[in-house]
Amino acid sequence: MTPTLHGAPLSPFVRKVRFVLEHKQQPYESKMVVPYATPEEYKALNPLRRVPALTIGDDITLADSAVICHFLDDYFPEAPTLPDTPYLSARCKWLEKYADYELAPHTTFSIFFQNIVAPLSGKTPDHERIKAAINEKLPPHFDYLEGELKNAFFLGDKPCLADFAICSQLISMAHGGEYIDAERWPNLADWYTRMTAMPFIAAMIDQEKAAITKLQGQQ
Ligand SMILES: N[C@@H](CCC(=O)N[C@@H](CS)C(=O)NCC(=O)O)C(=O)O
Repeated sequence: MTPTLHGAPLSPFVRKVRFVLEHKQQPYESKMVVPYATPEEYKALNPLRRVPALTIGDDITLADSAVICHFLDDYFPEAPTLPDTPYLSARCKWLEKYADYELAPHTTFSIFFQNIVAPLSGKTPDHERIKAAINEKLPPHFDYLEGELKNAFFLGDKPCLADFAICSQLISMAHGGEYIDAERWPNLADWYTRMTAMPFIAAMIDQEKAAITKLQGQQ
Protein backbone atom coordinates (compact mmCIF):
# COMPACT_ATOMS: atom_id res chain seq x y z
CA MET A 1 0.00 0.00 0.00
CA THR A 2 1.26 3.50 -0.83
CA PRO A 3 2.30 5.63 2.15
CA THR A 4 0.98 9.16 2.56
CA LEU A 5 3.29 11.82 3.93
CA HIS A 6 1.48 14.66 5.69
CA GLY A 7 3.26 17.99 5.95
CA ALA A 8 4.72 20.93 4.06
CA PRO A 9 7.74 20.37 1.81
CA LEU A 10 9.63 23.36 3.23
CA SER A 11 9.79 21.71 6.66
CA PRO A 12 13.24 20.14 7.05
CA PHE A 13 11.68 17.22 8.92
CA VAL A 14 9.29 16.52 6.06
CA ARG A 15 12.20 16.94 3.62
CA LYS A 16 14.22 14.33 5.53
CA VAL A 17 11.40 11.78 5.18
CA ARG A 18 11.07 12.63 1.48
CA PHE A 19 14.81 12.00 1.04
CA VAL A 20 14.41 8.55 2.57
CA LEU A 21 11.40 7.71 0.38
CA GLU A 22 13.19 8.99 -2.74
CA HIS A 23 16.40 7.14 -1.86
CA LYS A 24 14.34 3.95 -1.59
CA GLN A 25 12.50 4.83 -4.81
CA GLN A 26 9.35 4.19 -2.82
CA PRO A 27 6.24 5.81 -4.39
CA TYR A 28 4.27 7.92 -1.93
CA GLU A 29 1.51 10.47 -1.80
CA SER A 30 1.88 13.89 -0.23
CA LYS A 31 -0.83 15.67 1.70
CA MET A 32 -0.21 19.35 2.39
CA VAL A 33 -0.47 20.20 6.08
CA VAL A 34 0.77 23.67 6.97
CA PRO A 35 2.61 23.78 10.31
CA TYR A 36 1.14 26.11 12.93
CA ALA A 37 -2.14 26.04 10.97
CA THR A 38 -3.02 22.36 11.16
CA PRO A 39 -6.70 21.42 10.87
CA GLU A 40 -8.41 20.07 13.98
CA GLU A 41 -8.51 16.52 12.59
CA TYR A 42 -4.71 16.46 12.23
CA LYS A 43 -4.57 15.91 16.01
CA ALA A 44 -5.54 12.31 15.34
CA LEU A 45 -2.25 11.86 13.43
CA ASN A 46 -0.08 13.83 15.82
CA PRO A 47 -1.45 15.18 19.11
CA LEU A 48 1.45 17.69 19.10
CA ARG A 49 0.18 18.93 15.70
CA ARG A 50 3.69 18.99 14.25
CA VAL A 51 4.63 17.83 10.75
CA PRO A 52 5.44 15.31 9.40
CA ALA A 53 3.08 12.41 10.00
CA LEU A 54 2.87 9.27 7.92
CA THR A 55 -0.10 7.03 7.25
CA ILE A 56 -0.40 3.78 5.35
CA GLY A 57 -4.01 2.75 4.82
CA ASP A 58 -6.18 2.93 7.94
CA ASP A 59 -3.93 0.89 10.19
CA ILE A 60 -0.58 2.70 10.25
CA THR A 61 -0.23 6.20 11.71
CA LEU A 62 3.11 7.59 12.82
CA ALA A 63 4.45 10.98 13.88
CA ASP A 64 7.97 12.39 14.25
CA SER A 65 10.43 12.33 11.36
CA ALA A 66 12.98 10.09 13.11
CA VAL A 67 10.34 7.53 14.11
CA ILE A 68 8.95 7.62 10.57
CA CYS A 69 12.37 7.22 8.91
CA HIS A 70 13.37 4.31 11.16
CA PHE A 71 10.02 2.66 10.45
CA LEU A 72 10.43 3.17 6.68
CA ASP A 73 13.81 1.45 6.82
CA ASP A 74 12.21 -1.61 8.43
CA TYR A 75 9.03 -1.59 6.39
CA PHE A 76 10.67 -1.00 3.01
CA PRO A 77 14.05 -2.70 3.48
CA GLU A 78 15.32 -2.02 -0.07
CA ALA A 79 18.08 0.63 -0.16
CA PRO A 80 18.54 0.90 3.62
CA THR A 81 19.35 4.27 5.14
CA LEU A 82 20.51 2.88 8.48
CA PRO A 83 23.83 0.97 8.59
CA ASP A 84 23.51 -2.75 9.28
CA THR A 85 25.69 -3.03 12.38
CA PRO A 86 24.31 -2.07 15.81
CA TYR A 87 27.08 0.42 16.51
CA LEU A 88 27.00 2.23 13.15
CA SER A 89 23.21 2.24 13.21
CA ALA A 90 23.33 3.90 16.64
CA ARG A 91 25.95 6.42 15.42
CA CYS A 92 23.71 7.22 12.47
CA LYS A 93 20.74 7.81 14.81
CA TRP A 94 22.94 10.00 17.02
CA LEU A 95 23.90 12.25 14.07
CA GLU A 96 20.28 12.34 12.92
CA LYS A 97 19.26 13.44 16.42
CA TYR A 98 22.07 15.98 16.42
CA ALA A 99 20.67 17.49 13.22
CA ASP A 100 17.07 17.49 14.47
CA TYR A 101 17.75 18.91 17.93
CA GLU A 102 21.06 20.81 17.79
CA LEU A 103 21.17 22.22 14.24
CA ALA A 104 17.44 22.81 13.70
CA PRO A 105 17.01 25.55 16.34
CA HIS A 106 19.53 27.66 14.39
CA THR A 107 19.41 26.53 10.74
CA THR A 108 15.62 26.30 10.59
CA PHE A 109 13.99 28.04 13.55
CA SER A 110 16.38 31.02 13.44
CA ILE A 111 17.81 31.51 9.93
CA PHE A 112 15.04 30.05 7.75
CA PHE A 113 12.19 31.31 9.94
CA GLN A 114 13.54 34.81 10.37
CA ASN A 115 14.69 35.34 6.77
CA ILE A 116 11.85 33.55 4.95
CA VAL A 117 8.84 32.75 7.17
CA ALA A 118 8.76 35.99 9.20
CA PRO A 119 8.57 38.32 6.15
CA LEU A 120 5.94 36.05 4.59
CA SER A 121 3.87 36.47 7.77
CA GLY A 122 4.29 40.25 7.67
CA LYS A 123 6.82 40.24 10.52
CA THR A 124 10.18 41.95 10.71
CA PRO A 125 13.08 39.45 10.83
CA ASP A 126 14.99 39.34 14.10
CA HIS A 127 18.45 40.16 12.69
CA GLU A 128 20.14 39.74 16.07
CA ARG A 129 18.86 36.18 16.29
CA ILE A 130 20.14 35.42 12.77
CA LYS A 131 23.53 36.95 13.59
CA ALA A 132 23.81 34.91 16.79
CA ALA A 133 22.97 31.71 14.91
CA ILE A 134 25.63 32.36 12.26
CA ASN A 135 28.39 33.78 14.44
CA GLU A 136 27.95 32.01 17.79
CA LYS A 137 25.57 29.07 17.79
CA LEU A 138 26.37 27.16 14.61
CA PRO A 139 30.21 27.32 14.40
CA PRO A 140 30.81 24.83 17.27
CA HIS A 141 28.35 22.42 15.61
CA PHE A 142 30.07 22.83 12.26
CA ASP A 143 33.46 22.22 13.95
CA TYR A 144 32.11 18.98 15.36
CA LEU A 145 30.60 17.81 12.07
CA GLU A 146 33.76 18.77 10.15
CA GLY A 147 35.72 16.42 12.42
CA GLU A 148 33.17 13.62 12.00
CA LEU A 149 33.50 13.65 8.21
CA LYS A 150 36.32 11.19 7.65
CA ASN A 151 34.90 9.67 4.46
CA ALA A 152 32.80 10.83 1.55
CA PHE A 153 29.70 10.59 3.78
CA PHE A 154 29.23 10.65 7.55
CA LEU A 155 29.40 6.91 8.07
CA GLY A 156 31.33 5.65 5.08
CA ASP A 157 31.24 5.73 1.32
CA LYS A 158 27.48 6.01 0.87
CA PRO A 159 24.87 8.35 2.32
CA CYS A 160 22.82 7.22 5.32
CA LEU A 161 20.00 8.78 7.33
CA ALA A 162 22.49 11.00 9.17
CA ASP A 163 23.54 12.56 5.85
CA PHE A 164 19.92 13.15 4.89
CA ALA A 165 19.04 14.71 8.27
CA ILE A 166 22.05 17.05 8.36
CA CYS A 167 21.71 17.98 4.69
CA SER A 168 18.04 18.82 5.19
CA GLN A 169 18.89 21.30 7.95
CA LEU A 170 21.60 22.92 5.82
CA ILE A 171 19.16 23.27 2.93
CA SER A 172 16.84 25.24 5.25
CA MET A 173 19.80 27.45 6.11
CA ALA A 174 20.59 27.92 2.39
CA HIS A 175 16.96 28.84 1.66
CA GLY A 176 17.47 31.45 4.37
CA GLY A 177 20.46 32.80 2.41
CA GLU A 178 23.29 31.41 4.57
CA TYR A 179 25.91 28.87 3.47
CA ILE A 180 28.76 26.87 4.98
CA ASP A 181 32.04 28.76 4.88
CA ALA A 182 34.19 26.46 2.70
CA GLU A 183 37.44 27.94 3.99
CA ARG A 184 36.57 27.22 7.60
CA TRP A 185 34.77 23.89 7.10
CA PRO A 186 36.11 22.44 3.82
CA ASN A 187 35.01 18.83 4.45
CA LEU A 188 31.49 19.91 5.33
CA ALA A 189 31.26 22.26 2.35
CA ASP A 190 32.49 19.53 -0.05
CA TRP A 191 30.09 17.01 1.46
CA TYR A 192 27.19 19.50 1.11
CA THR A 193 28.07 19.99 -2.57
CA ARG A 194 28.12 16.19 -3.03
CA MET A 195 24.78 15.73 -1.27
CA THR A 196 22.98 18.52 -3.09
CA ALA A 197 24.27 17.24 -6.46
CA MET A 198 22.33 13.97 -5.93
CA PRO A 199 19.61 14.22 -8.61
CA PHE A 200 16.59 13.78 -6.32
CA ILE A 201 17.97 16.31 -3.82
CA ALA A 202 18.85 18.83 -6.55
CA ALA A 203 15.33 18.46 -8.01
CA MET A 204 13.71 18.96 -4.61
CA ILE A 205 15.77 22.08 -3.92
CA ASP A 206 14.68 23.55 -7.27
CA GLN A 207 11.01 22.84 -6.48
CA GLU A 208 11.35 24.37 -3.03
CA LYS A 209 13.08 27.50 -4.36
CA ALA A 210 10.25 27.91 -6.88
CA ALA A 211 7.69 27.51 -4.07
CA ILE A 212 9.42 30.17 -1.96
CA THR A 213 9.60 32.57 -4.92
CA LYS A 214 5.90 31.99 -5.58
CA LEU A 215 4.97 32.63 -1.93
CA GLN A 216 7.06 35.80 -1.94
CA GLY A 217 5.35 36.92 -5.15
CA GLN A 218 1.96 36.60 -3.45
CA GLN A 219 2.97 39.16 -0.81
N1 LIG B 1 10.92 16.27 16.20
C1 LIG B 1 9.89 16.58 15.22
C2 LIG B 1 9.93 18.06 14.91
C3 LIG B 1 8.81 18.44 13.95
C4 LIG B 1 8.61 19.95 13.90
O1 LIG B 1 9.04 20.70 14.80
N2 LIG B 1 7.93 20.39 12.85
C5 LIG B 1 7.58 21.79 12.76
C6 LIG B 1 7.64 22.26 11.31
S1 LIG B 1 9.29 22.43 10.72
C7 LIG B 1 6.13 21.96 13.20
O2 LIG B 1 5.26 21.25 12.76
N3 LIG B 1 5.89 22.95 14.08
C8 LIG B 1 4.56 23.27 14.51
C9 LIG B 1 4.44 23.35 16.00
O3 LIG B 1 5.43 23.13 16.73
O4 LIG B 1 3.31 23.62 16.44
C10 LIG B 1 10.13 15.73 13.97
O5 LIG B 1 11.27 15.36 13.73
O6 LIG B 1 9.15 15.41 13.29
